[in-house]
Amino acid sequence: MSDPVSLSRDGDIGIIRIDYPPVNALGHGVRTGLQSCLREAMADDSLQAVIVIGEGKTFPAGADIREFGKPPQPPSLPEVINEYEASDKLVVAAIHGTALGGGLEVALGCDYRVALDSARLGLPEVNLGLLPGAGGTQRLPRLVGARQALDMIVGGKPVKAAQARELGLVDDVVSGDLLDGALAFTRRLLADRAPRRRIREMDVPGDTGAELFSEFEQSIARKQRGFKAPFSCIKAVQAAVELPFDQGIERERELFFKLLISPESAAQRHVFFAEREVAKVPGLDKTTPKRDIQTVAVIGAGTMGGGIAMNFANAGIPVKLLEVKQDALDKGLAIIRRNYQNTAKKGRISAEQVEQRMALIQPTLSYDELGDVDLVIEAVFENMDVKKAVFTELDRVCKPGAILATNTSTLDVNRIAAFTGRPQDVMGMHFFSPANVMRLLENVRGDKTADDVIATVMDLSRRIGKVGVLVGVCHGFVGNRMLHKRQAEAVQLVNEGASPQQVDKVLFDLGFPMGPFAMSDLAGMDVGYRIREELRKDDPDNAPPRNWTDELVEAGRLGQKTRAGVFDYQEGDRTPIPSPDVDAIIEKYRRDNGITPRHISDQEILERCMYVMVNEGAKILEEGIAARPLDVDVIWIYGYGFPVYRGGVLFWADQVGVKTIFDKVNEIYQQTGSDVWKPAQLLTDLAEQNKGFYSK
Ligand code: 3H9
Repeated sequence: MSDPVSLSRDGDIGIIRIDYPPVNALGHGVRTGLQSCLREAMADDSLQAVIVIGEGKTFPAGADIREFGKPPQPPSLPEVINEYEASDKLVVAAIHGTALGGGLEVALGCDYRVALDSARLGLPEVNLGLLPGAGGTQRLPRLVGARQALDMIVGGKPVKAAQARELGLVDDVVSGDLLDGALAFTRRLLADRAPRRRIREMDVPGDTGAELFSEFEQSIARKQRGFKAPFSCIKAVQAAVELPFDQGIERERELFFKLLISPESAAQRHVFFAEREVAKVPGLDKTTPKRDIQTVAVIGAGTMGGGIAMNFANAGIPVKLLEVKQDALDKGLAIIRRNYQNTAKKGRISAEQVEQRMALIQPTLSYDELGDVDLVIEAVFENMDVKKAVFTELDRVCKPGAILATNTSTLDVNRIAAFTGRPQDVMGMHFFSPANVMRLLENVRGDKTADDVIATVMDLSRRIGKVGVLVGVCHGFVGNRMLHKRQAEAVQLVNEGASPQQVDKVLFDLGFPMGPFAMSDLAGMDVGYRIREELRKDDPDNAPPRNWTDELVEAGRLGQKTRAGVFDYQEGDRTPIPSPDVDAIIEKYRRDNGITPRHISDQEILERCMYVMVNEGAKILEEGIAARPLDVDVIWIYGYGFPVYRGGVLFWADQVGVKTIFDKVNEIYQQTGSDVWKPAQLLTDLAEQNKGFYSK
């Protein structure tokens, strides 16, 4: 393999090229190469200046994350950057693609920065539970001011080249050939006898008062609840304004290493790789051809269908939206327009984009207009008879090779496929509500789904900005199947004596955005009720027994939409308020069923709600419904707001200890004899071998 870093010459300018695909991460070989090439350039009297540039698609996108947790190999990135900054010839960074994390820190160790107009620059370490640990927290504020540095470091979002130019983060923006632009820029500097510009020698410009930091901390406190890194980032930037450079660097190092060994960062790094890994389906050949998806149709213009259609319009893909009645179609389109207008009001899209996207959504009342589409997604009422009617029509009108997808969240995709004469073209695409916002897409493979259909849908997921996870057919697939077990346990805990608000608080404190009961209020209590009723009709022996939540629905308490569900809600406010009416219904339920309520500890709530999910997750893996633990974890992170800093349900289980969980699951099973608590074979095996879901 060729050297990852090389030095070439263009007249009196040395060019240090980094060539380490896919993203020129600053692994050991790159750091060594950067150091030796710089030394060679400094020793070469024919060279007056040096340009650092990345080959391939990007300037370095950061430190090599795969090296974290392994013994460090010198030279460290800060050492390399210090050498660049201390060098006695002009050094210019030439940036294209994404200069991220350690990559931007290398650029900050250079005297000047030139960027291609399409480049993006940022310090996104916070997303990995880290802070910029190679001088970024000390150099960036000196260049752009503390407030802007806080925005970039704590927010973790890259800025575009034009904005970077405005901020003074880059000195020139070029289009066309980056190297030509960088050479011309460097020659101008040499001709002008431009001075060296060592950022370490600069003062932080602008507002540097202590209240800037306390205010910033307050402003993120709610959103960043449970995360450690954003708060450490603020401390590190504060050090840049309060301490001399070298002491600030020491403070940054200290804070960085604390984060590096934290469970939160380990979890966030796990999620980074897991999110990328889910796209690689085990057993599906990477070279599987994909079907061409140019146009799409969505059946049903309700909340779900409308949200699904927006995803395609957002990605520039024309989408036909079908409803059976004109007024339902009009209503659906009006909601979509309102959603886009709200986004425009927040400044995220322009008024022109609203119109462009609306123009991509073509309303229709007739199945006969779907003959030319490449993919149809059905998002109608969760009822098998309705699904049958839709898929029979689709089979009649769609062209051969069109992919027919269902957005069902619980129904059997194989049964739905059997309504058509082309089950190989049918699969599930289970969007999560709100479908235009939530990033998860559970792609459900039926028994007969063709490989190229799977490959196409997985690829399309990414095209529309979703994280697609492939799962198999079972009731509720992966996410809802685990959720239903947790929900049933939450109800059971209330039956036994807990209050809904106690249960919710325990899960909120674990890091969920809301507890199980606030969540069912948000989703609408009638959704679960309908599913249970359907089960009671279809499979009465296995259907859940009636409980107090059924009584709430029958009393008209459907959740937030009726401002009364498990909790009460005030007009225009989503804060759940405990309800005396609900307490009375629960008490009556306990009385009617001869239950004497007992004190239930928070620990018991945590164990029962979470362990039941871990056990179900293990069963899901055992049955091959999910291929790997990381598929389950990604589903929980992106579909249900499981805290990223805990890495997913099964990653969390490993932190708790699978043996500990198994012992409790088994204990409850022995006590209750309940099937849900029967330990999964996989859980039993892992516990016996003292392993975790992720242990090799
Ligand atoms: C840091 O810099 C710490 C320093 O401050 C201090 C040090 C002392 N390392 O996302 P993609 C892999 S922390 C290793 O699919 P895209 C990725 O796993 C770092 N590998 O492509 C994937 O591998 P595979 C701060 C990395 O075009 C492949 O590259 N930097 C790294 O959609 C392609 O990735 C960041 O947090 C890495 N740093 O997006 C930036 N980055 O093919 C993290 C990527 O085997 N990276 N890989 O699945 C990104 O945000 C995106 O990857 C990027 C490209 C925008 C660059």
